Amino acid sequence: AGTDRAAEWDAIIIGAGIAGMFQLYRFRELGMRVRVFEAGSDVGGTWYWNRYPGARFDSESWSYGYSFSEELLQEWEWPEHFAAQPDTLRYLNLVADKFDLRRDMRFNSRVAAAQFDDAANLWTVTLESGEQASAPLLVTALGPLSAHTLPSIPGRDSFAGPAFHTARWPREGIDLRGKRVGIIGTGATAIQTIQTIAKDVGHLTVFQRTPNWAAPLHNRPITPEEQQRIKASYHEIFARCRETATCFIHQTDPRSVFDVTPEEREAFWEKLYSEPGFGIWVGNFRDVLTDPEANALMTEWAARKIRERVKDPAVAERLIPKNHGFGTRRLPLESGYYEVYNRDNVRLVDITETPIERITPKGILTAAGEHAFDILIYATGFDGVTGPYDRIDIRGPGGRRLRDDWQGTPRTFLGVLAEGFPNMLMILGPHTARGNIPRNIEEIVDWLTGLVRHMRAHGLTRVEPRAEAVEAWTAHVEEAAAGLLFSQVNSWQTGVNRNVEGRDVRRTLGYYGGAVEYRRKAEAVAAAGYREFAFA
Ligand code: NA7
Repeated sequence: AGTDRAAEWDAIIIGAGIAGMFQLYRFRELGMRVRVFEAGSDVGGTWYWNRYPGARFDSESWSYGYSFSEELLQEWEWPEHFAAQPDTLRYLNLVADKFDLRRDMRFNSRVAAAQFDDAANLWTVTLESGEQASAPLLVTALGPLSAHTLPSIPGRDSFAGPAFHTARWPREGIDLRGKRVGIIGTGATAIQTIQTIAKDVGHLTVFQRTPNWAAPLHNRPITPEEQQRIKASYHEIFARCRETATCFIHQTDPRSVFDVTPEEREAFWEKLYSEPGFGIWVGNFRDVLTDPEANALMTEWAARKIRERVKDPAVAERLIPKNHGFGTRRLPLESGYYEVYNRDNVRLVDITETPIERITPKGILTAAGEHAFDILIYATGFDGVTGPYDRIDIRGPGGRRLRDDWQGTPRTFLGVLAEGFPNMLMILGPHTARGNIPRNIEEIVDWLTGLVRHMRAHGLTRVEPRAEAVEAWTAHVEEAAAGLLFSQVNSWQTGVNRNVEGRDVRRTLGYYGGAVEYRRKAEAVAAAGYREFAFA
């Protein structure tokens, strides 16, 4: 990369995860010269970084992979219905090899800043190393969950033993056998970690601030016969994903909880609880996630399940969320999570009862005394969706900073472009539909590629959404989120992370009108000639 401001590339993509890889592939088809910068030492994004024990899909594997290449679909074989991280990373490596993606990628290259030069119509990207590169188009394929956050607890750096965030699990692994391990957090990541390591460690102490609802994953290997059937039916699988609000295979049940008898609804919930995947979350009665009374019934039923599975009634009560209803946060799926608390070597510490005072060289000091550990694990989550954008100094014309613009709430059009930031194309930025992520990614990449194709065909070099379009989309996004119980609960999805300064206020970070509606609106914009944008 040089420092002169001539366009060295047609586009720069930040991130070599699922989104960046596919955008590179599509841009190449247009004959574009592309440079991808990736902070990690190889491809994979989320699946590169999250190597903690037990990391795996909650999406059906066969609904998760790329759909763009029939050859790839027929070549690859998912070993399990819900693949483990090493298999997913192996899959993404196959994709990188097969399409020779790495030749346009630079690894170990974390982007620190991106600045738009108005006169030259160029984005200049500055790496942490100081190196720079320029292109008229900038694609942010940053991932919604790439800005991991450590807990803001006094003394955090004083612990004498190994301590790490789950998204920074040591590459070479770490031997937990016989060790005294402490883990902070009880989100989806913690649940996968805890249920996996409990049998290996000497002793495990789980520090829980907020319990989460969780339901069984029911993972199992894919048999050879199933493999054949899956390969023969990809067309139908992806078609089904296009019909649902979340792009998962699970479709919301059109019935209300109150349309059926108590016996019928419990039988339905038993069935969902015994089936694999997210059905119990996004394939439930239509009012479970919107009507407080419907939700309360589901919540009561789910609490009973926890009481049945955890032997010590006091521990069971601590594991039952009291301040949010079933499914109003991202539902972790589990495999024997609750039974972990029936083990002698596992202890649950509720830090709302005995708060953590500080981290010490030996371990964790709570109001009830000190817990000594050999290893500390922070399963403390991410500064979701906007966090990765906040961590790059992104400046539009006139030095306008994206971080300042989005301090309150992000403002975008379709979640793909922001006003005041021309030629910055976002994949899974705030305010796009999200669910089964690769499905959302493929659609957005294809839509953005269509926009770029349109620009190239008409000799246009600059695109920015019109202020009215941004205003209307932002209002629509807020409207779509307003009726959901989910919007009234703190989580990364509502933009709350108490470890990040200023992120204690709920924001709407996704488009919750559903993927079908999102697609309809995005396709209509393209079909009508992109009138919501100003071009030059
Ligand atoms: P989550 O779901 O954000 O979970 C983070 C957990 O860490 C959660 O239980 C937090 O409690 C807890 N936490 C965070 N900071 C602290 C401090 N300072 N003290 C105690 N406990 C803390 O992240 P995950 O990585 O589990 O999952 C992220 C997504 O990845 C998930 O939704 C899936 O899509 C995959 P809190 O609830 O804030 O009280």
